[in-house]
Amino acid sequence: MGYRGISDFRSDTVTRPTEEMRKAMYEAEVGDDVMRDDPTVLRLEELAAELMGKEAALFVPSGTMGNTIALKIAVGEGYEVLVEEKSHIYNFESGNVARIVGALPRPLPSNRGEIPLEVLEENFHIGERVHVPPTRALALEDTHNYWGGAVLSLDSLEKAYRFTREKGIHLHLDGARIFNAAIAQGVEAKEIARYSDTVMFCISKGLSAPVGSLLAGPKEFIEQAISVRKYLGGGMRQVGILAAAGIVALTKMVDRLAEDHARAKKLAQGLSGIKGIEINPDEVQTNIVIFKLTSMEVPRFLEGLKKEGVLALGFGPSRVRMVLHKDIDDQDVEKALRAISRIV
Ligand code: TLP
Repeated sequence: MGYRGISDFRSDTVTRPTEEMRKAMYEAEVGDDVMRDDPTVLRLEELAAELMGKEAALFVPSGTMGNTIALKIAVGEGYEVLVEEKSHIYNFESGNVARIVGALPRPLPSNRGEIPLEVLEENFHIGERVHVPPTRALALEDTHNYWGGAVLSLDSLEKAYRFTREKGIHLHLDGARIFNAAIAQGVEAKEIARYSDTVMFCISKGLSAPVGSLLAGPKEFIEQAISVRKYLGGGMRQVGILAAAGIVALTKMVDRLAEDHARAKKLAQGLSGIKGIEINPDEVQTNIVIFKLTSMEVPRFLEGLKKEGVLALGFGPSRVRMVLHKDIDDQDVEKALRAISRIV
């Protein structure tokens, strides 16, 4: 039950490393990764590339850095990238596209993360460079954080990918939680990643490693990414210590994500029966549960919850997010539902 008595639903990033990870970290064989001779990092990168069905992969400190590097190379200064309007890249990465890539992110509406083809067509620009930055890439997010862990259908991904082939532009997938999407759809992650040129995924979320993400793509792209990572300050040295936990994450922690999805559903069903809360449990597909408070303010709700030993995250003026993960069990879910009923 929880960690030290606290049921922490704020994010799956809060997961503590497993015993097996700590042991692997202790025993990790290391080198200097900036000189590219840390054997454990190289092993993790090879595994990541294989799981994504890509030629190569690069270990980066965070998902944000992985996305930033990808767009720095694929888009670049003075160009445009099409993004979903509620995407993490557009909303929660401190303005990275503007500040670091030097590009214009064009936010587009979607159906829970899936951008209709006609919207993509309408917003694609080429030529007339004096006034309009030409479109160089499309970025999608799967699962979609803001849309409550929504899974993009393979059909919509394929359509978007085909669109980018026709236009000759790059498709980057923010697959921070791609393994949740894969488990929910009963496919391998590479069946999703195949509809992208580059894909970023995190090992520090539901997979429970302490730190890190991977950027996977064509070999030449990843070679450029090594240099961009370095100038962003992301060159790490004996980082095999962290990569060792990542290898455990990718080999041992993927299948158990199904448990988090089942608990998320249970939580959502419980919440839907509480007056003052608006949620459609049918929309909960993975490990993220987002609901609307209709009778009280978010800060007061979170404060009340905290007093009961339950942590959640405000996600906008009336929305609250609760994320299921390895360190949350059935008792935590029951405890949270009891606490929420009392508070609301
Ligand atoms: N998301 C975090 C917060 O930033 C909101 C969370 O708790 O969910 N893409 C997606 C879809 C993400 O959800 C996140 C992290 C990232 C990228 C960035 O990863 P990090 O935090 O490693 O930079």
